[in-house]
Amino acid sequence: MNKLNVSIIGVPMDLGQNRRGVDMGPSAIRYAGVVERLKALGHTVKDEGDILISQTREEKSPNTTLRNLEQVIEANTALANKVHSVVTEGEFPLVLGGDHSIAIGTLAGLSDQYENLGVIWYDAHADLNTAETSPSGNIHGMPLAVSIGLGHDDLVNIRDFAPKIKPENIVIIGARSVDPGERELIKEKGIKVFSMHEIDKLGMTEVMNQTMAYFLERKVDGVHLSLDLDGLDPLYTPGVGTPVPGGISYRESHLAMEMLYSSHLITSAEFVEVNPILDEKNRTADAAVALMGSLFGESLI
Ligand code: HAR
Ligand code: MN
Ligand code: MN
Ligand code: MN
Repeated sequence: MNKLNVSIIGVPMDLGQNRRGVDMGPSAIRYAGVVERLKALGHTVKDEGDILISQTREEKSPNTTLRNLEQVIEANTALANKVHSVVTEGEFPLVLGGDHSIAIGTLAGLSDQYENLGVIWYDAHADLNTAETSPSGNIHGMPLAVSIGLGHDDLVNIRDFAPKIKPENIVIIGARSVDPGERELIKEKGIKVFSMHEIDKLGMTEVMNQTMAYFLERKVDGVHLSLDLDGLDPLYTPGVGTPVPGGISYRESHLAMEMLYSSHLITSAEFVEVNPILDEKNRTADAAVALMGSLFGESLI
């Protein structure tokens, strides 16, 4: 088993959506024992602390429908720079959210280190909205679109290059709440999606096998796992801002993480949308840490 130097980066961000509490996600995940869990597997773990997030929030940003645009740009720029310095030192970035808008910064910090980065988007949502298609103005519904170069210029151009990833290097797993504009983009850009329908029909083993075969075919030189806890069924992860019934089960999710571990494909990860205020006894953060255990090499026997 290969041992990693894991660098944990907390992002106490709640400005990409309008429910309070998701800024406490990194604390809840730390409290659930992430550092100890990964150390017990033999990895070297360094907690880099939190990215500084603006405490100013606004209902409407000036000249845009995007909520808290300036603050989201600022936070993601800082996160991108941090992730960049962690990867250039050969460490494995493990980013703790925070709402999913932080994937903009994570991918911005990662992507110039890779020629052909793959991304797994484990989520009930596609997060492919732009200002034009968004039903909410919430930037946490936009990070994948931004990362393929679509959206507000200042978001798209963080670290002064765009796009960050290729649409054909994305695999979405668990989708069941996709907006009309997102569906169009999925078709137009040829983004690979295993919706709940495919997971039901094929089973998680086949979904993961096809995902890994797809990345090998695409000759990726790294794969980032962006795991939104609302990808799981709210039965298992109730502490999320936008729960959608009919999701991925607890064991299916562990199986997916275990298979990713065995594949040795994953080079960075983020776990997002943990909201302790909406949670029951920290179950969602506990689930996040348990899934990290599987992703980093825990085995059942
Ligand atoms: N698609 C909706 C929007 O853009 C809802 C996004 C839900 N948020 C997330 N992202 N948790 O995965 O507003
Ligand atoms: Mn999401
Ligand atoms: Mn590149
Ligand atoms: Mn989601």
